[in-house]
Amino acid sequence: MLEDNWTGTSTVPSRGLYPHQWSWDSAFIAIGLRHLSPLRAQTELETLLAAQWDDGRIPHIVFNPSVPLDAYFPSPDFWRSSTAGRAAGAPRTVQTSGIVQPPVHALAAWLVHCSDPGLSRARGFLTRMYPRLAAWHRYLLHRRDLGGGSLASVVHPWEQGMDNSPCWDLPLSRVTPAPARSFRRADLDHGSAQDRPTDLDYGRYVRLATDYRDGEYRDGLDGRQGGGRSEFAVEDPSFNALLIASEHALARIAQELGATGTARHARAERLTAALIDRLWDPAEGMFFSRDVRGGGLIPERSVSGLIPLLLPTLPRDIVEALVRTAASKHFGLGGTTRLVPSYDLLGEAFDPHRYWRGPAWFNTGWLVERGLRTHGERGRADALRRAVLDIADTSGFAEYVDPYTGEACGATGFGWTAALTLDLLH
Ligand code: 9WN
Repeated sequence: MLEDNWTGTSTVPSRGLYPHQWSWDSAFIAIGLRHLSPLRAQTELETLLAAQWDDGRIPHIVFNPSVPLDAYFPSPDFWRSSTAGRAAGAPRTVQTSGIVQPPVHALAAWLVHCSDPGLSRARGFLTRMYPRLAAWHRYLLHRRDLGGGSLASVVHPWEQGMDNSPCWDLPLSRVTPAPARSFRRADLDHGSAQDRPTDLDYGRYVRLATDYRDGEYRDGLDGRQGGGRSEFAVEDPSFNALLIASEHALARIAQELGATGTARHARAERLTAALIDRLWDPAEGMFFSRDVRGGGLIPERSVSGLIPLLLPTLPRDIVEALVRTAASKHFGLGGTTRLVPSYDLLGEAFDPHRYWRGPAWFNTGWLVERGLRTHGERGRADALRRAVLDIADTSGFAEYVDPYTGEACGATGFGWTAALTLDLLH
């Protein structure tokens, strides 16, 4: 599958539905590819980072110029990166989107390096990646600290990666949707309408992206710098936990390159404290997203709120509470579900087939498995690993599955499903 999805310089998530390069997909794909070809894994990340903007952002899509414009929406003529993104330093030679995705990249670069340190050193892989990854983290921690509490905010549901999660229903309800006739969804040519976000969701996605583009992708705080005040701004646990895990990885990269890495580890610790301070709810035993514009935590249980389990220095009481919540009736780990659902089984909006409103995804399964193993929960981690391997196989390496039955939903032959399966086999 990874061979089939390889374009020569990167890997598409899916030939039909997603025919370009996606940011966090590429990071997960590189983590799997390193077992097949460390060189290809390095190339995957190098191609993505070559499209980085001067302000440090890594765009969520790098467009393949040989793919027809109508194959995916929104296409390059919507984002207009080389004109609307000029002030923010978008590249001139390649077309990209203007929003971002979760920062899994430094973690991926470190794991790719570890798979073949000799090749990595000979090619100067980390030497070339380090300044780009450092600029990426700087962008998120400075330009995107919209809540003023040291965490990064996302300004579009596509940035967090779990597009139609019920967590966004409240903040999105304040956004006036773009009229349905003003755009054409290409996703419905490939996926079932029942499994995908609704037209109303899409209207709001388009409105937010249009406004960001028309403000030239500025991230000014409260619009003081002219434009850039997104109606949607959310601090999300998974996005920030991945940033912290990547900051620890960046510290290891710095050490490999001869520095101490101490300052970066210390920064990761401060961010972990901020994550707990701003997003942890001790009464519910999980992390929640914070609605920066509306104020307050969003009371929806998402798998995103379990992913901080990944962090090695999370206090023991929080680890224990997260494990209990994962095994509770809300997520059914080791009980009613085969794989961790993306959303609360008991939540009003739960739907076992609709995208991020209930189905289980393999990247989140991989992250929870890694978190359980990090904290010595070996039995649960082994069981989850076996379930991921089994269901990836029986579902045809599906994009996502019904969390109870493992039935395939969305695309099959999906990039990160194949890559992360490979990683769990090693
Ligand atoms: C929008 C590529 C991406 C994933 C996201 C997933 C989906 C895109 C879409 O596909 O989002 O970015 O068109 O639905 O939600 O996590 O990176 O696989």
